Amino acid sequence: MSQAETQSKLYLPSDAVVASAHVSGMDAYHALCKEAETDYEGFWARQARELLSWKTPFTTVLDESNAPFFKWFEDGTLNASYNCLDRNIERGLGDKTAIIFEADGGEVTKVTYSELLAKTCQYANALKSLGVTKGDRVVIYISMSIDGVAAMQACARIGATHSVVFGGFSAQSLRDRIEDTGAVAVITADHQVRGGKPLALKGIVDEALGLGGCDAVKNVLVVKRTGSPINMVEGRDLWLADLAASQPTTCEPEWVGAEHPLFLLYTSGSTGKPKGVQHSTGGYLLHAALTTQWTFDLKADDVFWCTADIGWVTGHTYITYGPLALGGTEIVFEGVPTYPDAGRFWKMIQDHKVSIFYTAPTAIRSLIKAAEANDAVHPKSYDLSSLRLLGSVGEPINPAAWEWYYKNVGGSRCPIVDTFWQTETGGHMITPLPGATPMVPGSCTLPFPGIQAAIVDETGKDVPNGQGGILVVKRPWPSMIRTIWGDNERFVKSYYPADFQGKYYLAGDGAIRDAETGYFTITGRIDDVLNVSGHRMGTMEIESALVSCTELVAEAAVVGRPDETTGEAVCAFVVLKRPAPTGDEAKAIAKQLRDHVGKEIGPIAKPKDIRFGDNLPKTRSGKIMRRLLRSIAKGETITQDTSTLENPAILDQLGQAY
Ligand code: 6R9
Repeated sequence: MSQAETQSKLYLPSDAVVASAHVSGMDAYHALCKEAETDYEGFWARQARELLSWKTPFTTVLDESNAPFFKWFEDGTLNASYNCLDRNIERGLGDKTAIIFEADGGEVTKVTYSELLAKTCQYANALKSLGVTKGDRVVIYISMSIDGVAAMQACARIGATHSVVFGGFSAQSLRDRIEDTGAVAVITADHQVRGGKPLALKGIVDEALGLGGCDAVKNVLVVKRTGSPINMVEGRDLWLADLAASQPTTCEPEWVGAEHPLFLLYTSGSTGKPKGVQHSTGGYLLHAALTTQWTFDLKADDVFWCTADIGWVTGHTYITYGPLALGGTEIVFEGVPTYPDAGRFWKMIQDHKVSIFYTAPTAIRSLIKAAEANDAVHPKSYDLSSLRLLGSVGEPINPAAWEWYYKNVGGSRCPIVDTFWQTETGGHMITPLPGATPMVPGSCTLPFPGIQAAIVDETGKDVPNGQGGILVVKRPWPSMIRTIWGDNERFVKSYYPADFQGKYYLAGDGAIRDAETGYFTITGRIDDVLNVSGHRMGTMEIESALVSCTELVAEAAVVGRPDETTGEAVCAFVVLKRPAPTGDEAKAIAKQLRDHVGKEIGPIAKPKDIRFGDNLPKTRSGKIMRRLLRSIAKGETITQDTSTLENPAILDQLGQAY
């Protein structure tokens, strides 16, 4: 289907949806965009005053004097946890359910706003009792739980900067992050439970700390999840519940400046080690709340469910901060979508009467497969009538998956918000607003009001609609990345490159706008970053992990290839320190290498395909021909000119994937 044909298929929100939405109709959307265009600072200041509670009101809005190190609302003070908890209670929501937690095995625990505040305060006091104070970093390595959310909120309460590390990362990755942040404490659990299986968390923390370089860590606080035996180091490790039990359930919030770093979150770039994306308190929280209100249209009686893990930015913004800042009720789910069967999501929507559901295309695609093979796990076998709005995030959603989601999950009545954004942007950047924007499957449609997204060429010149180019944001916005922790230079180089005279934020994605509607479609990363099941990974990180298997590997190159379920798949081309293996031997070595990558980075980075060659295809000047590798990975017949290849014979070897 051509883009024009796709775009002719507009899905309109129903009159009822439009009538009740926070942003009601396209005129309202355009009016907000206009307001932002006419008075940019005034627009954001109004939102910041209306949505957040400030201890000291700000008098300055945007400070561009040290661009690209922008500052927002700098002289205002506030506390993120006060905004998410106390003020809801002050507004009479103390007995309202804040979190409905469903464990892997199906047990349900609920906490009200008052209970969540009490827990948060006890955790905050526990941290304080260990000497953790404002500006300290705390690494949180925990699975989805009320404790995880409370631990993040507790850090925010005392002005400590949290850095959550996804529970699927290896000891090595965890160590790297602990070292880079200089964390003074780690909060973890004994185990996590996924798909019926307990997996170590504390054991991995022990291993990470044992690898060295984490000398700043004084304490490890452990949440009891399974109660199975773990090692506790005398004087360093403490059970969080024991320490918290004797603490008061109130804790005066630490009022911090709007620019105070709320959190660091590591993400992959095209070069080097993962970067610690630093977010602010005021600007970040504003966009978390505003997008939850406008994009998700969150209302008092909604049950909101974002299926992301708190180890990713989506879990930060749309579990820990956005919905709580608005006093919403949300689901926190520990398990996986396919356990005990692939109907789990649909059953949970039915059981908890979920009204807003936000998930990733990769989950949808795998559930489509399962549903088509088995009626019992098809959405039609569940009562999903509570749903009123659906969302998608993490990667482009292909039109076929969009249509299936719309029809089978949303009953053809729920708008789908296909939200484009990044760890660095803090919240939604390009997305439909459910009661306004006509939807087109596969397009994230139009910029959020106040976001100056544009498509330019290599020199920074605007490209006309209908022509692809580089996605940039022309003006700073409140929830943008402030810097890369400890590396201002890398921040400037990565996001404000000289190519655009340092003026535009470079997203790292390619995009195209439809000639008629001006709608954006994201065409994928333009750097060496892969997106596998919505998880970002640098090809260089995986290459380094492979070559760190020094007894076996001489050289490695990693590229992505399209995959029906995971969006993209990791393909590794490996030269061993011995002749290229074939058959069973190749299979065995491939397994060994996968396990090695799993240990170095985490299971999510394990290559799906491994191809062995006695060499890699290189130009005569010695450059690896990555474009050729991508073609081989896709299984395409090679049409590229290979005459400049140093060693054309290896193309045959690389034809076989293990
Ligand atoms: C929130 C999140 C960011 C990268 C981004 C882009 C891709 C995210 C998308 C999308 C197309 C969407 N991406 N949402 N592509 N349509 N709706 O995912 O953050 O993990 O930092 O990934 O994901 O390539 O640059 P993060």
